Amino acid sequence: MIIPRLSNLITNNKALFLAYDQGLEHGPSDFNLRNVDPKYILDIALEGKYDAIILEHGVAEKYYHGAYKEIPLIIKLNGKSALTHLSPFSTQICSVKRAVQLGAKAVGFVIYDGSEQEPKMFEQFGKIVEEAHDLGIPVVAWMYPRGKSIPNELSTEVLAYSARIGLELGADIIKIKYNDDVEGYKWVIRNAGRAKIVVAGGNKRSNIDFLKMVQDVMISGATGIAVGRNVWQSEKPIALSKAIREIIHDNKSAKDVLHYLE
Ligand code: FBP
Repeated sequence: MIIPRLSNLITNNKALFLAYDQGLEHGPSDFNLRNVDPKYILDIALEGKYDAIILEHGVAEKYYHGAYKEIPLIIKLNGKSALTHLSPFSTQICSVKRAVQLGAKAVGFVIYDGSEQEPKMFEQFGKIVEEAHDLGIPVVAWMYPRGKSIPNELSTEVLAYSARIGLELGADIIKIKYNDDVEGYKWVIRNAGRAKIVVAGGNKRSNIDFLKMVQDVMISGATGIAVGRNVWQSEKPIALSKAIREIIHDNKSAKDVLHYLE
C-alpha cells in the first residue's frame, strides 16, 4: 500500500471542491440552459480555482480535456438515478483503474449507511479502498445515512456515526451533510478522526446564508466543502466562488467577503 496522495486536493488542511454529479443523481430538474452544459461547470472550476472537480466517468470522458486537466479530478465510482423508488442503493459503475486512466487524482463512492442495502455498498467500498490505496489514490466517501431505519438523516448522532463509519471503512475524505448545529458538528468531525470532512452544499440557499454556512462549518473544524448547486445555480458563480475560497483558505468571515456579491 502507498500512502494516499492528499496533497493534490488539500492544502494546509483546507479544500474546496465543485460537485457535478447531480445530472445522474437528481436529473435535469436541477439544470437551466447554462448549467446543463458540463463545460460551463468546468469553466467555473477553472476560474474559481477549485481544488478539485467531482464528475461521474461519462462526463469526465467527454469533457475533461485540455486546460481543464489543470483542475484535479475526483471521479465518483457509483451512482443511481432519481427514477427508482427502491431502498437506497448506489451501485458501482466505474472501476478505480478506469478513473485513473481518465486522470482522476481521487475516487469517490456514496454509502447510504443504515439502508437495507448497506452490506452491498460496504463490500463494494472495501474493494475500492483496497484497489485505490494500492495505487496511492485517496478515496472520498459520501456518507449519507438513509432508509427506513434512519428517521432523521441530519441528527448530530446519526451524522457522527456516519462520519465514524467512513473512517472505519478506510475513507481519506468524508463528504457529509451539514445540520446547522455548529457545536454538535464538532462532535461529527471528531468522530472522523484523521479522515478529512468536506461538507455537501445542499439545496440552493441565498448567497449570504450559504457563506454563513461555509463560515460555520469551518468554525466546527471541517476541512472544507464540496459544493454543487449553491454555486452553479447562482447568478454569480465566480464571485461566489471567490468569496467561499477566501473563507476556507484565508480564514475570512462571511461578512469580510460579502463585497464580492454586491
Ligand atoms: P450539492 O452541493 O448540490 O448538494 O451536491 C452535493 C451532493 O453530494 C452531490 O454530489 C450529489 O449529487 C447530491 O448532493 C446528492 O444529494 P441527495 O442524495 O441528498 O439528493
